[in-house]
Amino acid sequence: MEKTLVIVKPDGVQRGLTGDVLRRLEAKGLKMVGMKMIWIDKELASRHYAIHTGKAFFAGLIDYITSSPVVVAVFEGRAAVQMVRNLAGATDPLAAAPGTIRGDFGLEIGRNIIHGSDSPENAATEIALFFRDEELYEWPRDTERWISEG
Ligand code: D4T
Repeated sequence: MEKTLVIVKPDGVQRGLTGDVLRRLEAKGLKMVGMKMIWIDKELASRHYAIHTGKAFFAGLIDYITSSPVVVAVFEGRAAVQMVRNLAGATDPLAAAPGTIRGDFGLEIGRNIIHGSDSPENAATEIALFFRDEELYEWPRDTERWISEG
């Protein structure tokens, strides 16, 4: 089953939106298989955002993501990567549709509340960056047959 990494970013935690964000992903039917609060340090931030090294917004992005605690979670389900990205909305809240997390809660691209992995391959790398194997649970969900056809 596909997994994806979710980060409720510092603005999401500071604004008390952690529950709203996780609730939307849970209500969709995605299964949470790991979750914790951490304070990302510069080294972890630079590894997570390595692809953006050298870009004009990189320094600001690292300052922002390390500025306050975040909540990281792993969600599992059918096409979990794309499902989370659909719920998160476009990177820039200006372009994010109403009804999405960024469309409903954000104004600025540099304060866009949630991170979701952008491919299953990157999800695997990111999950390994933030979670040890024993922090992820394979748990049977009693409502599974009402959510998944398989
Ligand atoms: P993340 O990775 O945070 O979920 O966002 P996206 O996958 O939607 O978008 P991204 O990788 O292109 O950007 C990563 C992160 O950088 C911020 N950002 C991005 C920014 O502050 N200014 C910019 O011009 C861009 C492109 C927002 C998200």
